[in-house]
Amino acid sequence: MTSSDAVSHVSTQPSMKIYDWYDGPYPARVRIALAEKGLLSQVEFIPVNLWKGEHKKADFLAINYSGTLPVLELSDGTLIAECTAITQYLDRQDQHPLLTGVTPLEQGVIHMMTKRAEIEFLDAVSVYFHHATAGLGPEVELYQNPEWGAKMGEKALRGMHYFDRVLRSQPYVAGNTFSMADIAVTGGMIFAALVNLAIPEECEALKAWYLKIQQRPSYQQWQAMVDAGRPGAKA
Ligand code: GTS
Repeated sequence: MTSSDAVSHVSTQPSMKIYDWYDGPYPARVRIALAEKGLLSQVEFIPVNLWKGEHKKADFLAINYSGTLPVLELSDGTLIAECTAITQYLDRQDQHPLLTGVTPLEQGVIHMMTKRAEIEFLDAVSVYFHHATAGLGPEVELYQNPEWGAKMGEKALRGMHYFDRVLRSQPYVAGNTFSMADIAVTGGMIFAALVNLAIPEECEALKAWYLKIQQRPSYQQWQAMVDAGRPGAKA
């Protein structure tokens, strides 16, 4: 992530608010889900500056006890944190569950693969970032364990190999259809690129899948929002 005070407002009449940071990998998951579902125009994005540690201050901890982004706020004030929970809410709310599955089998497999994407890849990259690199800087990173961070970097690479194997025999992470699980792995790829954890050369299927994902309009809309949010970018 890069530091910026820029705000990315997307719509004229938003009915939901999302607290996030414009180029954060976890926020990317919800922004991509919104784009897939054509809901971006219904959201006002409220920037919470990670680099200034705003997510660890009392005001934000009252919004999300975990002190993480993103958080969805509904018009009645209900707050939903956690990317999977937000995606599930959005997917069920518009009666068009594209991302979380329809049948019990689809829902189970998508949930499993999303969780696996988090545990084996995305969350591991995040720990690598916070512990094995300067992370968000000394003001925010009050405890760092570089050895643990390095271990998690190795875990993330193993995770890439795992998803490469999965994608050798099926087009998407949870089977034949694009889902929330693909978005979770995409979050991992975005984070890995930010912290220079390169995709291993031999992970051909993972690389081919990611090229395909990057061509989706949802990814391109996310990328455009990131570019617009960068310091110096025109609003
Ligand atoms: N399990 C949470 C979810 O799925 O929403 C994790 C959220 C998370 O870690 N978000 C990051 C965060 O708040 C945002 S970003 O790093 O992707 O931009 N990190 C700040 C911190 O201090 O951990």
